[in-house]
This record gives sequence, C-alpha cells and structure tokens, in this order.
Amino acid sequence: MAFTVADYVLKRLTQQGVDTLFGVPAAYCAGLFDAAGRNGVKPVVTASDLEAGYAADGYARTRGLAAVAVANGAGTLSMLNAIAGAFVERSPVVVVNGGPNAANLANLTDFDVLFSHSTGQPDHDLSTYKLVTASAARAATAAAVPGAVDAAIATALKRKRPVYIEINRDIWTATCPAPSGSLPVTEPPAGTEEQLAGTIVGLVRAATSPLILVGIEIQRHGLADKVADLIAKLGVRWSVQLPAKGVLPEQGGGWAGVYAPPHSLPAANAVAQADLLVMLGCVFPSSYATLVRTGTNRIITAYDGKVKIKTAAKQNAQLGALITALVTEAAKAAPRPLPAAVDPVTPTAAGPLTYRQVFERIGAALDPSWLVIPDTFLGVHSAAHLPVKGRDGFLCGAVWASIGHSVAAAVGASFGSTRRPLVICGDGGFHMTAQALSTMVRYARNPVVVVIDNGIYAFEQFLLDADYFSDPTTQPKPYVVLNRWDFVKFANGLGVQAAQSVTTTAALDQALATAKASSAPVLIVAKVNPRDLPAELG
Ligand SMILES: Cc1ncc(C[n+]2csc(CCOP(=O)(O)OP(=O)(O)O)c2C)c(N)n1
Repeated sequence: MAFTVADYVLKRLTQQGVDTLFGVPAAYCAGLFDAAGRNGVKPVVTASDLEAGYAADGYARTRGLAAVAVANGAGTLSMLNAIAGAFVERSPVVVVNGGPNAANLANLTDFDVLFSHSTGQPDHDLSTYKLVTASAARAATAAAVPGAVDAAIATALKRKRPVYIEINRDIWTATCPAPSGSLPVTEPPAGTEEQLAGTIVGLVRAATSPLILVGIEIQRHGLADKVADLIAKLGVRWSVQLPAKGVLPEQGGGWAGVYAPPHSLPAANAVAQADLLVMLGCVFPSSYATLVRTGTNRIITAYDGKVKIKTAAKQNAQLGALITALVTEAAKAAPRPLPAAVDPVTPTAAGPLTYRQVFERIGAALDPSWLVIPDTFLGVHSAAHLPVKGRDGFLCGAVWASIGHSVAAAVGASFGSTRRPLVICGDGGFHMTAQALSTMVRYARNPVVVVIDNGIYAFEQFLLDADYFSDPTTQPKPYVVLNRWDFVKFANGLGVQAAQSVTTTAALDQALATAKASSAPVLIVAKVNPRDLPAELG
C-alpha cells in the first residue's frame, strides 16, 4: 500500500514516542483513525470530546507529546477548554483536525451552504485554535502536508505548547512521501545565556537570602537534573510552583515547601523573606499578582524564551542553555551552607472523615508508584502538601484551573506514565468528566479516583461567603448546591465494579489498601460535611 498523508502524520508522531491517538472519530478525521493501527498507534475513543482533550493533555504531560483528533467544529470547539489549559500550562498536544474540502469551501463561499458543523466561517476551527496554540495551519493538498506537519510538531516540541494542524478531509489516503530527516526539538541558544548567567549567579552570591522558585517549564524541557545540580552548587533555598510539584524530589537542604499563594506556609514565608527570587520556568496565576507587581527589585524571571533581571528589559534566552550556563557559573565557587529542609506536615489525631483526614490518609498511603492528580477544588490547597515520593509524581492543572480536568487527564496519564494515577476530585468537578470512568473500564486502565463528596461547590462558596464554614446559621448560595448523585451506582453502571463510599478514616485506609492491591479502575467516595474546610483554609 502506498504511503499516505495519514501515514505521514502518524509516522512523525511515533518518531517522537507517541503511541496513542485520543479522540472521538467523525467522518472528517476517520482517515487518520483508519491508518492508526498499521502505524503502531492505538486509538483511544473517549466518552466526550472534552475528555479527549484532557486525556491528550495528561498523556503529553507524562510522555512529552500527545495527539488528539475529534470532529471538526462540534468536537474541536467542545475540546477547546482542554487545549487552552494545555497552552497555558505548557503541554504539547498535537491537535489533528480533518478540515473542509474544496467543494465544502466553494459551497460556503458561493452559496452560503454550510459544510458539516460549520458556523458559516470557512476557517472557524483554524481561527479559534490560533488563540490557544503555538501554531495553527491548514494543509489543503498532499504536497503541503509534510511541511505543515513538520513545522507544527517541531513547534510543539520546542515550545512545549499545543499545536493545530488542519488537513483537508479528502486527502487522508492521498499518496505522500515518507518523512525524511529528524525534526529539531529545541530552539537554538540566543547567545545571551552565558552573560546572563554570570549576572544572575553574581546576584545570587551577593544576596542574603536568595530563593529559587522552580516552574513547570523545567519539567517540560527535561531540565530537572540540571536545576537540582544548580541548587546544590549555589546552596540556595528552593521552592516549586504548584503545577511543578514533584518535578524535583521534595527533600534535602534548602527545600522550602510548595509555593501556592495565598495558602502555602511555610513556603510563603520563605518567599516573603527572600531578598532575591530567581523564578525558573514559572507561569504566574492570578494569585501571583501582588508578588510579581511589587517585587520587581528582587525578582529574576526566565520563561517562554525570555529572561528579565529585576527592572531591566527582557532579553531572549533559551532556557536549557541558560540553566547549563548557570550551573557552569555556579561551579566556580563553593556553595553557601544550605538551610535545613522544612519539616514535613505533622499528622493530626484520627477522627471523623474531614478534608484534613482524607489528605492525611492519602499522604500516608503514597509511595513512588502513584501519580497524584488533584482537581481544582478546595482540596488543591492540601494536595500542595502531600508527601509525593520521588520525581514526576504529581500532575495538576492548577493555573488554568478547570474543574473536571483531573479525572479525564488520568485517562491519558494512565497511558503516558509508568505511575498509577491517583485522582483527588471534588464532587462538582467529578460531575464534569465522570464519564471518563467508562473509558478507564473500556481500555482496562487502573486509575484510582477519590471523590470528596460534600454536596456543594465549596470552593465557590468559600470565595463568595466564607462565613458559611464557621457559622451554622449561614446558608450556602443556592447556586453552589449540587444535585446529589449516587456515585457508587453511577460507577457500577459504567462498569467500575470497585466503587464504594467511606465515612471514616479506617474505611478510607482500607479502601486505599484494597485499591492498591487491584489493577482495575477504582472509585472511592469520601463523604465530608459541607461546612468542613481543609486544614490550609480553616
Ligand atoms: C470548568 C469550570 N467551571 C467552573 C469553575 C468555577 N469553580 C471553581 S472551583 C468550583 C467548585 C468545585 O466544587 P467541587 O468539585 O465540588 O469541590 P469543592 O470546592 O467542594 O472542594 C467551581 C464551580 C471552574 N474553575 N472551572
């Protein structure tokens, strides 16, 4: 059989280690799914398009690159939220979209006849995805495919951001030359790195209490070992942003805890006291506004190909080359003595099941086999302090903060990571993507999903009127109260046999131990009082 356009796309993906294609097929992209098997790529069909996007995101975060294809318009626009999160949090997902053919476009332009799922714009998906990807391009002919695909995948690898390729739906089976040569996977150095490194290390040495804050780009660019070396050679305190938790093992001298303002002692104190903050590969969520706006005279940042030293103008610099130069520069003098690591969080006494107890019991159960995936909910503040073991044991959409991400990202992470996903999610977040349990069953995946069932969108209630949590006479906002599901029956209906509710710490311990012993997907529903708050917020 001749080599085709679909083969070209899949071959370039498999060359980068991608062995799974997430999506919900449609006539537009069926040609890609048809070619998957013969190219050694396993199609994973999810229960929704949004789930496909989150799953691809979870795979990209753990494997380094992912691919997803859904229906033009109806599927892609449903998936947009997931790809926006991947864009913000540097997750290189390749969105492969079947696009309108020449007749579709002519009918629309000449007679206002809508092609399937068209909004009436000839490029509705292309234009929309430009907003949430590092590159978005359309290939109308087979001749244009190699150039478009190579440019897109190279951009995803270099920038660690999603990319979008739209391919005329008529050409999947058209003949195409096989790929030749390898794709560039890193940006070239800017030439500024050595000089910048000299300045930065000089400032660190001159500071009284410098602190390095590690961000997610360090993991995405495979720079964790070098950053660990840099910390040791300089002898500085260090912290991580919440999305970067687990990028480095959380131990040893200088470890100051996860910095996730506004609820992140002791790291918040360490950051507040630092006279120099070196933020490597960080993304700033809204909670960083005060720190970044008021701290320009003590902050150095390096992210997204740019370095800024205090109030000086930004300069181009390639992150990997900069970190290498920093290590070389740091090696020229002895490290300063490292302060002792922060004490681990001490457990409280056993008692009724509360947010605090749920996280303490999960913390006690953690070992290096788990990949902790918290959702956006009250418990994310507690997840920041979980004793994740080793490296790359944590995955969190903490900046984009879309509820429901965790459950569906676990589908992808179960394919991309050697660790077993342990999802911790609120009941409201679980409502968003609960059908992902079905995908886990269908493809024999093994995530353990812990749903903290308090019957409300407590995070929203906390933001809008926190009195509710301390004053029994204060009623919740009516729109934060959830429809109560029978989660166990729901999970059973989707094929998850191992589903149970727990109301005590002993039962939770038992459920976690039983889950650990099984290789099937598991749902544990931890019932918590709606007025209960995690330790970090109480
Ligand atoms: C997709 C999406 N919709 C809405 C929100 C706003 N939001 C943030 S937290 C939250 C409540 C989460 O509730 P739940 O999952 O039950 O956890 P809890 O807050 O009770 O711990 C909501 C609705 C969001 N972040 N993302």
